[in-house]
Amino acid sequence: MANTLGIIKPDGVRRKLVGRIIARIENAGLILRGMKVLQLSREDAERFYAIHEGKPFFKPLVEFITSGPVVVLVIGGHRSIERWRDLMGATDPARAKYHTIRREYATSIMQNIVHGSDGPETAGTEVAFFFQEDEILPKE
Ligand code: 3AN
Repeated sequence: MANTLGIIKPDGVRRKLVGRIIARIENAGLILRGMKVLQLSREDAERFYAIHEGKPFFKPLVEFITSGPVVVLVIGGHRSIERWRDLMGATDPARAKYHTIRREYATSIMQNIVHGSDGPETAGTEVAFFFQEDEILPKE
């Protein structure tokens, strides 16, 4: 019953997709345990995406993720990490399965609307990056 981190990226917020994305999370039976609207500073973004430092898309990725407000979500429920990634679809929207968020809404591999932690370890560190313990609803 681990929690995972979801981000609705600046393209999702700009295009007013927040409600539709949250509806998918609720309809899937996942549980919203935390939520904030915020804008990342360059320093935050470089720290959050440190694993991608040195890659050709690192700079544009930092530019993009800091380009407007994002919604950060703590998503819980049975197999939340895998199930949130299934709802998102593959990183490259052209390869994402039909009816996934990225397939339906993303415009490129960079501007791909949402983020989700890729495993239990990153879920723990990514949730803690944005949320204090007392900002997350306890598991029942
Ligand atoms: P995911 O978000 O699907 O786990 P990661 O963690 O490999 O994908 O990449 C983080 C973010 O970096 C992606 N969501 C996307 O915005 C961007 N990204 C990844 N690979 C590329 C690429 N080849 N070209 C441009 N942007 C990329």
